[in-house]
Amino acid sequence: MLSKKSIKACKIIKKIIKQYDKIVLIGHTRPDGDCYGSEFGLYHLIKDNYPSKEVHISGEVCEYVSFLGTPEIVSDEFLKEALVIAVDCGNVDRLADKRISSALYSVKIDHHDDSDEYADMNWIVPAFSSCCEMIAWLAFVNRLNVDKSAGTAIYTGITTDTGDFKHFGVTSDTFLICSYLADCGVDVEEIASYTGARTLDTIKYTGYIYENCKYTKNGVVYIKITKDIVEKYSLSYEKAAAGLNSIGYIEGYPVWFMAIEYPSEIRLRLRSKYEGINEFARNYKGGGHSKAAGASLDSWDDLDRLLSDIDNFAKESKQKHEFSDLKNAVEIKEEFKES
Ligand SMILES: [Mn+2]
Repeated sequence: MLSKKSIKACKIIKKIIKQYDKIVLIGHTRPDGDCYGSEFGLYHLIKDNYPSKEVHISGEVCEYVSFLGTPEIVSDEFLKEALVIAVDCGNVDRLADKRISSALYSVKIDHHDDSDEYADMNWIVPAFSSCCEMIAWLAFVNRLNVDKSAGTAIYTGITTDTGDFKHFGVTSDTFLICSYLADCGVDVEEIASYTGARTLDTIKYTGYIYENCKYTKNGVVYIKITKDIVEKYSLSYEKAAAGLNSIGYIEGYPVWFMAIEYPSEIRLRLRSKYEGINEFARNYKGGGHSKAAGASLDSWDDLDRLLSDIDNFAKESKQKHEFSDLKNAVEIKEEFKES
């Protein structure tokens, strides 16, 4: 069940929300389903439970979950008189709107591992599957009414951030709160039809990834996506990045990553099956969750250095994993002896 600390945080956040008539919700740059779900989930929760409040979402557009809504541009005047709630964003640098410090008061709700306390009140719990799960508990603990719009946004965030309940961080609490959302009229099938929709171009792009991904000696599989590939398959950057999932969990390859060429840098999306990879990501101007992190390179010239580093990481990670398997086997044997 939810910790006492989290229950207390939920109650405090509700009190804070009640105190402000103007509220601005901010997520991170290059928003994903969880970021959007948290923003729009919170938006509908506040509008439904406190209709007199004026709420705006400031940030970038996320195409594949745009069925949830579109952020706006918020004026300086409004922001200065508002409460800002930042969601799903670990550091100020990553905030889609950096004006958080000019707000009257700020709250942060987040589940990233290397999360800074940049707001006046911070509710940060890395153990949560998604920021949307936190928003759902915020509603549940405070007995807020969850209408279909709020439930849809929140459920979308939980399913996209957990890869349909398959990733680290999914607990019995996650299923419990989703059962609650289902009772609020969430149409699971409709949401899946949006989040699972693929274009012919993305299918062809997946084919390109399978044909062109490379494998290192010690268990890393990776794909390099240059600007011309993004253009060739008419992809948005977020769709290009989603292609990483197709090279996940290949037997014998516990580490996988994608390097995508953005206009000003090469962005890396790193995944690891056994060992946390966020420490590693920090060496390349990155961070994130334990087993799903991001980083960046200044140019393709740095790729070779990264490859040799990450191959070493995979080697060590495999050895540690095999060692713990071996240790378990020995312990099980000992147990048999004793009984
Ligand atoms: Mn998230």
